[in-house]
Amino acid sequence: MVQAVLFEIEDNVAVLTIKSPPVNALSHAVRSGIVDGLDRALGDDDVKAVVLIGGGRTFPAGADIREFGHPVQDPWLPEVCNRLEMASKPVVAAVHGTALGGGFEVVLAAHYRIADKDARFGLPEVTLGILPGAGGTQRAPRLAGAKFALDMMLTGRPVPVTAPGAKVFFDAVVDGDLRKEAVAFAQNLISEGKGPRRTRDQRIGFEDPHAYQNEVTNRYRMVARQQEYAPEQIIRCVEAAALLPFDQGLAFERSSFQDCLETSQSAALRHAFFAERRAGKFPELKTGQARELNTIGVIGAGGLAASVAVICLQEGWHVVAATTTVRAAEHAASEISKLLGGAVMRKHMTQTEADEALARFTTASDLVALSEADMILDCTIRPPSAKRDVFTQLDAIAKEGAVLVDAGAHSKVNLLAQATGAPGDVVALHLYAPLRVSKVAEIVLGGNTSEDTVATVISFLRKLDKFPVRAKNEQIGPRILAAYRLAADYIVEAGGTPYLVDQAMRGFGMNLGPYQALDYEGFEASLSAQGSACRASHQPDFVGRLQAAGRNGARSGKGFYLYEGKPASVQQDPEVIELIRAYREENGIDPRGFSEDAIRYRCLAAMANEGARLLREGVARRPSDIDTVMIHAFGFPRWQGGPMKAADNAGLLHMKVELERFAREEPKFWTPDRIFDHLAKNGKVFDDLNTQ
Ligand code: 3H9
Repeated sequence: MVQAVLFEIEDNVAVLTIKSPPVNALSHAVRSGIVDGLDRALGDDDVKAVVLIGGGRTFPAGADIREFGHPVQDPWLPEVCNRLEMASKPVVAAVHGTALGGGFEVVLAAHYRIADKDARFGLPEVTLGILPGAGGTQRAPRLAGAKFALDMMLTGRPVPVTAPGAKVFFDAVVDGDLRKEAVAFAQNLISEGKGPRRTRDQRIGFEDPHAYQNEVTNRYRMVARQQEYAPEQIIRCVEAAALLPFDQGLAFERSSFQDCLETSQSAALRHAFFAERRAGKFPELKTGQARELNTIGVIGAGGLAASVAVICLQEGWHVVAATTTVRAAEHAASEISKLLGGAVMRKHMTQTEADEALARFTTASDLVALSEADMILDCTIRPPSAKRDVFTQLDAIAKEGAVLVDAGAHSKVNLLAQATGAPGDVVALHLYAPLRVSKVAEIVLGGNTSEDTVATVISFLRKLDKFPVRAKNEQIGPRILAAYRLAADYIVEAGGTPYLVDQAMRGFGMNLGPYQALDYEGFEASLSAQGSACRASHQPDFVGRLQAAGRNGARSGKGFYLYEGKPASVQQDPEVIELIRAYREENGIDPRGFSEDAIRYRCLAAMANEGARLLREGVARRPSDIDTVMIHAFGFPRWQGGPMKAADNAGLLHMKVELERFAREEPKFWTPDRIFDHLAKNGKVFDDLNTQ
């Protein structure tokens, strides 16, 4: 069996190298290996100091998240940290890669710390709905003060070791062979007769708990995500670090950690973490080979085309932006240079990088200019027949092996593939706005899309730092969104108000309610997409009434809300309630009331039911892929795990029964997909379908 921790002795220094790829997570084997190595070093009179270092690409990136929810196997990480800290010989942690979570807690427990200049460290537990549970909440403030420690713990963001304020954690930041430097550092300690220096013995960086409470706690109570449990517990643990002796602080942290771990929020956030990584495991990657990408072609003169061109330029590719008229080409060029200028202003790139990007960029008023592109993204939205014509033209122009991508959405990828002589090279891509920020992209495969094409698009997205999600023939996100909105419309039609629906869904954790979102998108664009995406025999059309009354969304000054003044104040509008009331009256609808809980349940059930249909139709491969899309593309609360995870939590049998009840109102839309029945009868949940 391969040892998880290698023990070697180099001139009176024991070197413990953690070898547990890919990220050296602190699994049971690693924890045992550290403790065994430490005991061996402490029991050997020839060993005078210990170095702890990560093998491969990184120092441990945290506790092994896969072990959470299972019985703890000793030694538990807090104990490992305590053993390191209490060691009678000096322990040096040597950090490279990303020392995160429990990994950084091990670093904090070591007596001395050195780091490679490119290393980063952090306490990202909050992103998993937990808190640093191996002494991090007690040791980090002792070294860096409460503010810096809280910044790390509440944002979860990794910090470069060279960042301002980071040097309090490290005795040295080195450029070169880290192991050699660490051993030399340890030998220096030996020759200078320096012994252990324990973090527990340091005073916390603030003296007055009241000043701390006012200045720090309140500030973070403001910014901590209001509906999440862990941030508040982190604040309490740091308060404990200020007020209690170290061991009592540790005990307080231990029980708070356990509380957090047992919440459904933490289970959902851990689900979201693995869902994102699982989504990228496409079957096509087993044999598919990514083709080399040097030049990217972009078709279109609109906002999407310009944004795609800019992110590709920022990644270092050559970009040819092609349109079909000289005017459009000029417009595209000016939009792209404006966006690059904006990126410089916002410090996303330097002026030199922007100049270099422009030097890699050409525009053309003829698609022929795309003949050298390795991948061509058509970012235009046009009727299917016109799209097909474009792909037929591209087939004649593009070089052999070029990947042809419909990034303008709404077209069936198979129809486009049939319009070319190389259907294997054709694929669709759904990129979500805002392009620079959104982390997810759907790769929509046709029946003939080749494995190499898929591998090429995945490598393209990875370079853009996006999670690829696999969809077949159709996109996932727009279908779920349409179901959500239709459920909301049925509620409003039956008697709820758009304001109550928005409030209920914000209470569920959505950034915006569905009607606020509709206002910001503008009615015309959203409604054309929604109409084509959802199956139902009856679509409420009160939005049409609003449009007829001159309301078209936020940009027109009024939609469901009124947007008045500068900056616009957003207000509810009695005229909207009246328009909807009149609509109900004309349609003979007797209004009834909905509680916020009932609204949330219907909206969630509609999304999960549409998700079930997507799974059965083979559009989505796994429930967790749907969750990843909804979290990243539509602001579904991450701590609810996505609609499929949230449906599991709500109970599938109950949801099936409720869907059947709703189906009496609108059978085509609400009838539960048979997957509900199948799962409920077999005592299973959607999560059981999340195969690798
Ligand atoms: C913690 O430490 C609690 C303690 O305070 C208290 C305990 C008592 N565990 O992301 P990647 C897997 S909580 C298990 O694709 P990258 C990941 O699933 C933890 N597995 O690579 C993937 O597996 P697969 C606090 C883990 O280079 C593979 O490693 N730490 C863990 O893009 C590669 O991952 C964190 O929250 C883990 N901790 O990014 C850090 N981490 O190949 C979580 C990764 O089967 N990790 N895996 O799909 C990360 O942020 C990123 O993985 C990292 C590398 C930045 C390290």
